[in-house]
Amino acid sequence: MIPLADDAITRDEKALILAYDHGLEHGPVDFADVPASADPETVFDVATHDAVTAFAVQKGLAEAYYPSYEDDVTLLAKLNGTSNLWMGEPDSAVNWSVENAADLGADAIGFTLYGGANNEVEMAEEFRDAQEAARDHDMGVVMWSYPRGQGLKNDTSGSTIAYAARLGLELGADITKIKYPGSADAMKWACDVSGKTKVVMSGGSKTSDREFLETVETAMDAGASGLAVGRNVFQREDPTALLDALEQVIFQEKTTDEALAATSAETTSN
Ligand code: FBP
Repeated sequence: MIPLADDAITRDEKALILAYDHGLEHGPVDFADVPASADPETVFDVATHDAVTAFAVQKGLAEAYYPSYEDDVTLLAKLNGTSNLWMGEPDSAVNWSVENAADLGADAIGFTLYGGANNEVEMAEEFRDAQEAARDHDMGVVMWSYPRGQGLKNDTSGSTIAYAARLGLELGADITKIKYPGSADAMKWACDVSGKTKVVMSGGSKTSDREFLETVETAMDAGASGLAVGRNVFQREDPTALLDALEQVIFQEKTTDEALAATSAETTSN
């Protein structure tokens, strides 16, 4: 690990990564409820919010839109990804080289590793190449550590998520993105075994403002360094209100009640 390699994508050692690779990973169905979210400019605009420390997109969106936003958005280049049309074993194509991402102005790379998948070995070797190239360019490294595959009955059990977090440390990530394992104790376990590698919670499917903020608050109290979130932000009619509240919980260490009281986020559902 190179100290401070994630400086550009953190603030006060914390991160709020806005992820917008869903058009590839899940397809346009993720934009159905808020049709404006299919327009990358809409979500690039959201990514200019002060709370967002980095914006994770695939190469196509970065090439087409990032030049107009480079003064206001910190680019996290999501190098690999696979469509939901793929019916094979969990795997992720490397769609973007570190060199090209650096040329486009990215400050960090993002890379998915499916630990436990039949393709884990190849994915780990691809991660090695990307991680070492990122070091050459002083770019931060974020691992989307998502164990899955035939042998995994429960991919969000406490032991699996702690293992996912540890893989990030072992393989040289600055930040590891993990799914929420369902309890404060399990989240703490994952954070405790991550050493100097920061842990951020993955957002998951959309929930109410209060439920989402409470989960983020629990994760932060358990030792997480922030959040990497997609649907819970861009699937809202007013993403700014939730980002205002997330800023309070993540960076100002406020409670959910305090954050809801201080912002226009909803107290019930959205
Ligand atoms: P969400 O906050 O919407 O869950 O996004 C996080 C993320 O990791 C995205 O970057 C990615 O597109 C998606 O989840 C993949 O989720 P899954 O592999 O579980 O379908």
